[in-house]
Amino acid sequence: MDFIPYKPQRFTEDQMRQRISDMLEKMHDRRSVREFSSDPVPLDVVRKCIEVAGTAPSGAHKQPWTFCLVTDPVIRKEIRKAAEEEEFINYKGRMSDEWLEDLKQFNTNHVKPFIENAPGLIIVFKHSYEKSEEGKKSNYYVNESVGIAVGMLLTALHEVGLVALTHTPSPMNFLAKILERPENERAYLNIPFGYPSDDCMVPNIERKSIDKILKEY
Ligand code: IYR
Repeated sequence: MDFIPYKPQRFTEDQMRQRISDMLEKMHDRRSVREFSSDPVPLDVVRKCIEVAGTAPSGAHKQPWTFCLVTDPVIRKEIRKAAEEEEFINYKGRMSDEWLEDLKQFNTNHVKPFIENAPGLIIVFKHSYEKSEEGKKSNYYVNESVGIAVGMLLTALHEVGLVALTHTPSPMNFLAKILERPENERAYLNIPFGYPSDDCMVPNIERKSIDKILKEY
């Protein structure tokens, strides 16, 4: 591996304060959305958001991810049907009473119209390992790596004024089947994206304050 010089821009402390206040204010506006407008979105922008996700750090720089951008209505219909079948079983017994009670306030259920209504889905796959001519090659810290990439993807979508949902219709094996992913890939998250519908509502949540989430030593 070659090593090259790295000298990223340095800001004054005041610029740093300004930039992070601006970013925090912007990020507080990010919300998970389940009600999408049918307005089309510029897919070139979404592809760039995926490129941003692809800049994430990963274990041994293996970049163990694939982002499937799904807009095809036939495929989405199939995904919705399979997702709703799994979610029906989840809501009707696979999820614990405590879990259902925790979710009650968010009014979710097994019906997932956003899979078909949102302008598109980004279905993220993690690579449990890689295949090569010599056989299986290991990846490391795959969940951490893909989780970081997804965080960056959500930040990028928010940066361009798009909204998204992190949807986990577990078990998610049906996604690899429908999208014909190779055997080393496992579905990680389904991320419908788009603009919110005109009458979109979101729960009135509060975020933990800094003194609740930060412990300094
Ligand atoms: N996957 C289900 C259930 C669900 C679970 C959690 I934890 C949530 O924060 C939201 C929903 C669904 O998508 O409805």
